[in-house]
Amino acid sequence: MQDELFMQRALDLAARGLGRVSPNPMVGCVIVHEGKIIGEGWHRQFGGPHAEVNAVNAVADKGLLAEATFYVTLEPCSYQGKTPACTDLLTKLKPQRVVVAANDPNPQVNGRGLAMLRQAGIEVTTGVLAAGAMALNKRFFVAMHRQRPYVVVKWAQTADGFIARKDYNAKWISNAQSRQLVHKWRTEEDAILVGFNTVKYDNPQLTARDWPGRNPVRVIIDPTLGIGTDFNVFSGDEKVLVFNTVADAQQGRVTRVKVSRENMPDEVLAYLYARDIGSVLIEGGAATLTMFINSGLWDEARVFTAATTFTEGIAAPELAVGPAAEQSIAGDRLRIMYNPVTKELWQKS
Ligand code: AOF
Ligand code: ZN
Repeated sequence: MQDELFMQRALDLAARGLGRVSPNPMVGCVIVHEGKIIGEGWHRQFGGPHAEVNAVNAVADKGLLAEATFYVTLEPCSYQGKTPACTDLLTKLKPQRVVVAANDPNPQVNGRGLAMLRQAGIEVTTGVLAAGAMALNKRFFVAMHRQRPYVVVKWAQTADGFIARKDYNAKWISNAQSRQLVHKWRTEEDAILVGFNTVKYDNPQLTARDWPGRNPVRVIIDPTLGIGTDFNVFSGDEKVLVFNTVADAQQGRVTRVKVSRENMPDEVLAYLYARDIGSVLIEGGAATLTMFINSGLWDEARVFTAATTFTEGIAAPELAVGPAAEQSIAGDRLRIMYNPVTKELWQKS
């Protein structure tokens, strides 16, 4: 019971890293001495100190650490990455016990962290709130196992199943609150991706201007490099990647990347993953969403359904998966679906 209580606190701390630490996992740490929290910390930014280090630094009386229990939401890392191995810190401090929620699927850790602690004579308890810890880091778990970013597909459709009118006009399907929620989501993923028709007909900026937080990297699929650069996505400070089948080129913030037509979604995701992009929000249009969905390259779908009807137009993508959650956003119905294949990677069995 006590273990769950402190681990929940560590998970709450970990979640503060959302939108700041990717492609690293969100990790929290609580240090407890005689039933009292004497220090806590979380991984605050990519490349920065790990949760354990921040928690130890927050302890005023370091003399208590040898008698303390550490609650960590992820198995402590056992190798030197951008920062030193947390197992080195822990084996030096030699606390009474280390309680861990989930194992670290990173092949450079993957059980080795736990083994090193036990070898050093530290009592280790695992699996406390494991399901919550894995769900919190669904992006990290999928990315580590699949070697590609976590893919969230998002769209708004009419009650009769259209994503846009026949002329590609997709304006005003979802309401203002749903659209603001999408801006919040943009601050939570590393990249945002759309196809060239969406750039052409919606002319979006693809920024998170209606929510505090960072802007994602903007990614466009434009196979023939047909759209030119006179659209809103090419303004602003954020980087723009244009995947195409014509040429590689670099021009200021805009990088054109050549990929093959046959394996486009795979190659796009591989390129992004190699550049530390841990998650992508795909916002349309229908052809782009369908291309990723049909390749099985999606992990989560967030679908708004408005009361409006169009009678005819461009059909919304179809997913043969029931919703895991459903809610109303000021009258729009929002459903969240998970890919059953990749859900296995972050859902505790
Ligand atoms: C922990 N505590 O707070 C985090 C961990 O490059 P680095 O040094 O930041 O290491 C990144 C890896 O460390 C990451 O891929 C994951 O395996 C682990 N993350 N581990 O013990 C933490 N953020
Ligand atoms: Zn670490």
